[in-house]
This record gives sequence, C-alpha cells and structure tokens, in this order.
Amino acid sequence: MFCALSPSSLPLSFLLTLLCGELDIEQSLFPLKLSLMVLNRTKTVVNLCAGVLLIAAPSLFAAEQAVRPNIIVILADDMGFSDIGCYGSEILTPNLDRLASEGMRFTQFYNASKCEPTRASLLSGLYWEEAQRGIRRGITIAEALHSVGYSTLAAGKWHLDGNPVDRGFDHWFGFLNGASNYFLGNKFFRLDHENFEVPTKGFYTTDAFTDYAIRFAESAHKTTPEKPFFLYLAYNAPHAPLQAPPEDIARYRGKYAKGWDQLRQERYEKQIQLGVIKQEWALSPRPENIPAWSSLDSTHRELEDQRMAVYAAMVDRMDQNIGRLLAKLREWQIEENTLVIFLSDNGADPYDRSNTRKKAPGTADSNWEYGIGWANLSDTPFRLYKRNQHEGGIATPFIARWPAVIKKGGSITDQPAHIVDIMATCVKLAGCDYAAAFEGKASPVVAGESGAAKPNGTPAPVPPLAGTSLLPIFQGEAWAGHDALFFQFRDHRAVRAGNWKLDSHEGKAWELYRIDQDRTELHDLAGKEPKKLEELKALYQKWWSQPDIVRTATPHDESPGYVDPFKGPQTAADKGSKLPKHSTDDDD
Ligand SMILES: [Ca+2]
Repeated sequence: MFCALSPSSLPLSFLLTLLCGELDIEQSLFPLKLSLMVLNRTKTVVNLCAGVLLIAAPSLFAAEQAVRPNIIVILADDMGFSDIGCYGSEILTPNLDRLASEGMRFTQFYNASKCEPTRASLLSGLYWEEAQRGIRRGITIAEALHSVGYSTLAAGKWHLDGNPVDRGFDHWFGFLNGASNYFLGNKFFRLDHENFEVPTKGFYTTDAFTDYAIRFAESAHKTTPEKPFFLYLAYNAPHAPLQAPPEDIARYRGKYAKGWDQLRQERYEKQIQLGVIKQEWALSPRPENIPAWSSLDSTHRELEDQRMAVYAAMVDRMDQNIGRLLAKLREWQIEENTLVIFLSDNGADPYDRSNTRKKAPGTADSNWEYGIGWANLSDTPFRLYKRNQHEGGIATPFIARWPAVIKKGGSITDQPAHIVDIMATCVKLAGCDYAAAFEGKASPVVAGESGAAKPNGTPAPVPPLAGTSLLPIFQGEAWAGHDALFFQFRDHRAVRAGNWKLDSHEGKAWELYRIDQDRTELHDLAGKEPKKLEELKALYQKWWSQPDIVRTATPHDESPGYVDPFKGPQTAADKGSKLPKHSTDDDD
C-alpha cells in the first residue's frame, strides 16, 4: 500500500490536490507528503473528485497512500539473543519491552555475526561478501534515502570506510573505529568531519550518542518538517570494555551470584513463556570449556558477579537512553508514523582479553570482558558465539514498532529474515527506486578516513539488493521471504534454506539441522540425510562461487576458550600466552 511516487504522477496529483481543496498538504517543498488525516479522508476525496479520478486514479491513489515514515534503526553491539527482557533476560529493559509490546518481534532474524560485516551488510542491503569490507561496493541506506528527500542522521559507532557524512548522512556524531572507552572516548571521535574533543568529565558514550541523535532528529523535524528522517543509532554498548555508571552497576550487584547455569535455565523458561522460542527446542548444554558454576570458589564467583553486573548495567543504560529517544518521538507527535527498529550486530562475545585484573570491572581505567561463561548465557538457548554461523553467532532480537502500520501490538513472527532486508524495506517505504537510480552505476569512492584504503581501479558497479522488504510482515500479510540465506565469516559458514540449515565451524565438517525442529542445533543429521546435505552444500558453493562474492575465508585461527581470570596469561599480547592472537577483525 505504500507505493512509490513516480515523477510523472506528481503534477497531476498535485493538481488534483488543488482541485479537491480538501487535502491537508504540509509545506510546499514536499507537497505530496500528505498528512495522516488524508488517509482517513480518502473516501470523501474519492466522492468529491470522482470524475477526475476516472482519468487519474492510479497516480492519485499512489500519492495519497505515500505518507512516508521516519525510520530509526537502533543497533546494539555484541549483545546476545537473550539479553533484553522481551527475549528472556532478567536485565531491566522496560523501554525495549514496551517497544515490543506496541510493535512486533521477530524470532528468527539474522545478522552477519561480526561488527563490521553486519554494518556493511545492514547499511548496503547486500551480503557482506558483496558489499566488501567497509562498503566499497554498493550504496548506503542514507545515500538512497537522501536521494529521495530524507534527512539522514547517524550517531554511534561507524566501523566502515570513510566518514558517515561522506556516505549520505547529513549529520553524524560518534567514533569511526570498532571500539572505544565509554568514559574517555578515543581519537576517532568526530562531529560530522570535525575532530571531537571528548569531555574529560561527565561523558558516557551511550548517553552522548543519544543526546546527538535527539539533537539531530529534533533539528531535522523542526526545521524541515516536510522531510521525513532516517536515523541510524549504533550504540557501542554492550561491547567490551565493560564500563558503566556506578549507579547502574549497583542495581545489578549480587544478582548474578546465582551463576550462569541457573540463569541460563531461567532465561530459557522465560523465552518459552514469551513465545520467542519453541518448547521443542532443547536448551543447548553448557560446553565443556565453561566450568560448572558450582565448581567456582567464592572469590571467583564474586568477580564473575561483578563483571556480569557491569554488562547488565550497560544494556540497562542503553535501554534508558532508548526510552529518552522514544519519549521525544511522542513529544514531537511523530510516534505514529515512525518506524523504530532495534537489533544487535552479532551474538555474544566469548573472548576474554581483560587486562586490568587488579581493578574492579566497570570504571574508566579498567579493561574487562565478561568471558565465555556469561557469553553462553547471553546466547541462550543457542550454541556458539560472535563470529560463528551457528545460531548463537547470527540470531538477534529484532523489534519493529510502527503504530501506523503494525497494528497488533506484541505480535511475534517466526519468518526467517536478515539484515539485508532492512535496506530493501527502507527504499520501499521511502519510495526510492533503487534499481533505476543506482544499480549498475559506479559505487562511491570515499576517503579512507579511518585508515581503510580506497578501492583499486574503477569502482565496482552497484549490485542489485540482496534483501526483500519486510513491509508485508509489518502489515500482517504473506511474505515471499528468501529461498535461502547465506552466512560466512572466515571459515565459519552456513546456509539456511526452508526448514534446513547447514553449518560448518572452523572449517570442520558440515553439520545439517532441521532448524524448524532443532533450532539449538543439537542433532546433526549430516550422516542421516546425505541427499539433503549435498543439496545444501551445492547451494552454498553456488553462492560462494559467484564472481561478485569477495572471498574472505582464511584458515581458522582459534576456537573460543574459557580463560580463568585468576590463572595464566592475562591477554593475548602477554608473552607465552596460550590465548590466540587476535587480528583487527577479532578485536571488534
Ligand atoms: Ca559487534
């Protein structure tokens, strides 16, 4: 129902608007952005203009229905599937829970398992392997929506080539690289193109990103109300280092003393109650490289409680800030026609490179991660983690609220969908004809402000979008969906097609799962279903051998390993460490 405005339809529709004299046109720069009131008046208008409509019906209907929404995409960083209340967590996230109760949740939404791959894929609408690192092929959502009159705004972590204001965003505040100290920032902070001097006191990234997101959106809304806006708010929370305001940490201290085994069971049971997972999917067992909570001594438990309390505080603080933004939408009276999406860029981070073990977790001068035991809790009920293509690496919470369109609050969909669908959705809602405007044309070349190199030679042509608009799902209608979804990071690979999923971890043998019956991937059917195994392998290889795919697979480097915080080398950089050395990819 949200049809694109074709240029040829504009003059006639505008004329009809004048003739009818009934339509509530907003300001002149964008005469066909009709108010919501118009939608309720369609019948009257049809009566008044019946004669003219006989000639002009298609284009007028298109115009009347094209009330383009504001679009807000909120991205969390390294947050697992079960870490917010409406997906099973004990962490307090009332604002995200409300977003879900007023909108819809997806139970089978997928990201690209890592920070930069997900950002490249989400913002380009292409698989990461097509977009290339940093988005060297393709355009961004901001470039697409800016071309059809949207204000385009961003705050948070960028982690792609160049600077967001060179990739279609009008305004940007945040840092260009993959991780930052939450209280002190780093040298990569920018306000648009300008270096941003992080205040020495009173600064916390999650608060600051929200401040600027609100500032940008308020300015766009108030100074150019005829233009809808697209806001990309990419928090770095709860990515390492574990750092949070003390008052938030205090609310969680002691709550994790019951340990990861009990909490994982509690989250699993809550997830079943909530309807975000099915009862027939058994909870994946604790891996052997995570000790039983009961085996830890009291000192160790105390430390674990401390660091999980900080992680919880970071998620909580993010939720508080999302609440501030949502309150502004209501205050500005634009809540009804604003699509708000929330998701995470990858599964929980299992690494433990904590190197300030004499300091308590949480402070500005500490550098802690929460370790594989808590990461396994975050990814309840799934197996494996960030970077892996098993469900623990790629399954994300996904909430969409849009009161004008998503009418059944609290609804849940089991449709398998993917971050490539977000761009497809945005261009659909914005009335941007991506294929006509961009496909086959040269991809933009941007300066390597964050240290990334420019593409060599002639920029590659912009490929067709890999995704499909989610609008039918929002409307409660049938959705064509995907024949198959593909996943790869280094030698972690997967393809999901219908009820089946093929996985390989660290280049090891393919595993085959009936994902509809066994989403926690506990019963490998590779030996029992050789025909299906070969079919999915061929599907993956066909995708993988496309000429446009940039092959990034390298020999596997390591498997996640639990590191006792009281024993052994403390960081990968320590001499003689048994821990793997982490490449840039692994660091963020
Ligand atoms: Ca991440």
